[in-house]
Amino acid sequence: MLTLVIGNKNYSSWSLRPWLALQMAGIAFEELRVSLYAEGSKDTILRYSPSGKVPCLIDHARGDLAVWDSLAICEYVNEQYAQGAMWPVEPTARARARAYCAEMHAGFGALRTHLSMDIRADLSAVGAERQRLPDVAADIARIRALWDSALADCGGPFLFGSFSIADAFFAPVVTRFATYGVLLPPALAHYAQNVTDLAPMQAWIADGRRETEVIKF
Ligand SMILES: N[C@@H](CCC(=O)N[C@@H](CS)C(=O)NCC(=O)O)C(=O)O
Repeated sequence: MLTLVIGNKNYSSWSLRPWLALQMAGIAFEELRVSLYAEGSKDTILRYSPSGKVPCLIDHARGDLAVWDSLAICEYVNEQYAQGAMWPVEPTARARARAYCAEMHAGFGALRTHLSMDIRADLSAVGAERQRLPDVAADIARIRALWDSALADCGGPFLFGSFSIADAFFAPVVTRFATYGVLLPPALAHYAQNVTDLAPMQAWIADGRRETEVIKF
């Protein structure tokens, strides 16, 4: 039995990644949602997650082993519960998919700062201005190049053909582009739609829209 500790679905981009990856792999888990940056929320998170951050996976079958960090969770679950099926089968594609995730995990600071995830909002007016900031424009251009190259190589419908951890890592970017009105060429818009249309993604978006907490970043 697994428990995934997550933050607000409207805001927590890091939580969305493993949540979607687990859902798409058909792995059963319980979800424990903590409202972030609220009174007592840090103490609650620290009961599960030694880093004080979400997401954190608890594996009850392994003595309540805590695996924190979105990438570590995806790797652990892929190895222990999905027989490796959450990465592309072909070694070259698998190496590239890992590089995509690592780049997403460690980079794109301007995108995180200026286009933070806010699923239920329509921030296209402010988004039009922020997209012109040089660092944000560079991050968007890099993401477009990454998507373009992967999709051109495999033909879609996801970055490396079938859905993989790489798509889970870019799912929060898909919602950010919608929130901030980032326009995409047809092939990339089609990819973004494929991610948005996934049943678990629709469920996450619907839950995010129902949340009422407001976090000011
Ligand atoms: N590198 C970590 C980042 C986790 C992270 O920054 N989580 C944020 C939420 S999206 C958090 O827990 N913030 C709450 C806090 O710091 O109190 C990961 O990939 O899981």
